Amino acid sequence: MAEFFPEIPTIQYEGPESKNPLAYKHYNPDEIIEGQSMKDLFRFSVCYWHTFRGTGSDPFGAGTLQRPWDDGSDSIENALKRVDVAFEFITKLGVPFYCWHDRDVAPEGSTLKESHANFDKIAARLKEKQDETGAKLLWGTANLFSHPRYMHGAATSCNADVYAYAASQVKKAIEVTYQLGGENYVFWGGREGYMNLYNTDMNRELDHLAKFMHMAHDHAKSIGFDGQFLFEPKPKEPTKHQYDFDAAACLNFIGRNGLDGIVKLNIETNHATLAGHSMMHELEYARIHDALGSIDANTGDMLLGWDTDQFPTDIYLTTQMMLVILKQNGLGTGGTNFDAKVRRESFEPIDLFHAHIGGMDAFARGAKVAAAIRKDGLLDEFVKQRYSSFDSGVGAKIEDGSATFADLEAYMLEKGEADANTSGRQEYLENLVNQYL
Ligand code: 3MF
Ligand code: MG
Ligand code: MG
Repeated sequence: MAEFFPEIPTIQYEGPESKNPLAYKHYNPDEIIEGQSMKDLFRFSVCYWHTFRGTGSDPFGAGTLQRPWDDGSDSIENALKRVDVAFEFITKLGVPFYCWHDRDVAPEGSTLKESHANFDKIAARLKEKQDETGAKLLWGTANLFSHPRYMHGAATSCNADVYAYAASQVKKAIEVTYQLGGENYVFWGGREGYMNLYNTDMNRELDHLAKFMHMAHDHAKSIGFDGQFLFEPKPKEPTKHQYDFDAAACLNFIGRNGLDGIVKLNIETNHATLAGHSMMHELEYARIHDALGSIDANTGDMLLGWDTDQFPTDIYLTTQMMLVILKQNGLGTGGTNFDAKVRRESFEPIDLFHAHIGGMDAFARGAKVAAAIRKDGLLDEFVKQRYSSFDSGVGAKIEDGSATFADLEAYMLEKGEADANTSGRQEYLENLVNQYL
């Protein structure tokens, strides 16, 4: 089999002292963190769209990325070759999973029927390569945002035919995800929202979206697919306002439309920050609602106001993320998908390896730091102490639901004034975290 990355060896763990740029310094797949191997804790995934379909083009300039294997056509032959390239890349990185949009892997045809046929041809090759290499599908999804037909939305389009087309595309993508053993299915609603409210019936659009999700779930059940459905929150871009604005908006929609237990969340760092949150906030908010299903691991640029989809290299970020993820012992059927792209100027194929190696090592370091913090327990002990007034007396009555306003007023009239507050010690806690980095 032709090699597409002949100059790249299989990337191995060489330890923190290694100076080899094509080696892991911290990601040691067999190293145990809180009882599970790094491989099982992270369940790293390569995304097809940025990694094998990215061209480096941006709104102001043409593509720059050197991809010698890609003839730039939409032919099936080119798509089949990309599959071989993808699995060589995934195998050399030693990453267990990958993710795709339907239209990343197979070209859209002139009719829906032709698109389905193209998808089937490529899916057969993906299955072959999965069986040959052992790499698995973390999740599939449908691209309901690129084609002009989706300009007014897909499941929230004002055009019923477009809604029906989107349903057909998601039906097929769920079927192929199931066929390939995918463990989850993602819905990112890049066009599900509005550009302005003068032309929008928000109530009907949200109602249509809820019906779409129930139809999707019903179909998944009917074919035997029990993969986890995941909403991927994002506040904006390309749509001015995206209905899946953030974790809270998603969970509100899920709860109000009978989707509890059916849909969890795929949280992306750059989407969290675009929504005005930290990633730690979105992860914790999802976790406390038992809705943290998977993550799109990337980072934005705090000085830029759009989704830059950069690879995560900030150890503070990965430590904060792992402090939350370790609280729920990992991501279950989900994983750590690098929804991230090399910069337009990092145009050589080898840059794809540097980017993923850096992201994987950053998560490994963050997990080791977070595990050390959790092991010493000083952070947890501080928080426990801070809320200790709710462990007994009036606080316990508030938490067990037996207190009433009248009780609380009688208690405070008797007592006269609240007990003094204790310091929040933010600076001490930030210093504490720094001791572990
Ligand atoms: C957009 C995204 C999307 C989603 C993808 C899967 C193109 O900002 O993050 O990537 O991750 O559609 O849901
Ligand atoms: Mg994403
Ligand atoms: Mg994104």
